[in-house]
Amino acid sequence: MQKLDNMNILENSITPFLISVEKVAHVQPNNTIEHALLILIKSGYTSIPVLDTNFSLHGLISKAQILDSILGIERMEPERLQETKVADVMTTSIARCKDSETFEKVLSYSINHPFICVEDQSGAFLGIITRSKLLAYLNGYLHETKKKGRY
Ligand code: 4BW
Repeated sequence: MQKLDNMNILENSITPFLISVEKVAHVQPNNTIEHALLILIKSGYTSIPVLDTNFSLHGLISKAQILDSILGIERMEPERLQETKVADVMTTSIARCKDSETFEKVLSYSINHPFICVEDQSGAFLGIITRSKLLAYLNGYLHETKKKGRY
């Protein structure tokens, strides 16, 4: 984690906050939504990235989207779980940024998004930055600043 006495906090690099790709639960566009639901339930997360075999980011998929997609007119239609692909259900509206982005930018994204996907300059997915990591850092920073009597 970065030094708390850096006053120019908003200009800080985001890389120390990155949860790297190998630790990020994800699925592939051609997986069934049944597989995605299993991953979501097992991991405990509400929404996770959709990556292809080259680790390019295609979208996000959530439990709510999957449940909505199997909702029939009068009943749930679980048979659709095996028939439907992740690509048909995922959202392509993604909070994403490059790894060169600043703390200020990802903090503002995190107001509306629980996590932000981070890519390198060539577009390869590097991982995610979660709202909780940003808030934990900000909380520590504000407490340190208070202790030093800076506000
Ligand atoms: O399994 C969990 N472990 C821990 N330590 N905390 C969890 C776990 N599941 C949920 N939480 C907590 C975190 O504080 O609940 C918050 C909301 O989870 P979410 O959104 O609705 O599943 C978590 O807040 P967060 O750490 O700021 O994470 C924000 C969102 O980022 C999560 C999830 O959609 C995504 N995410 C976080 N870590 C991930 C991940 N997605 C895939 N892989 C990961 N490793």
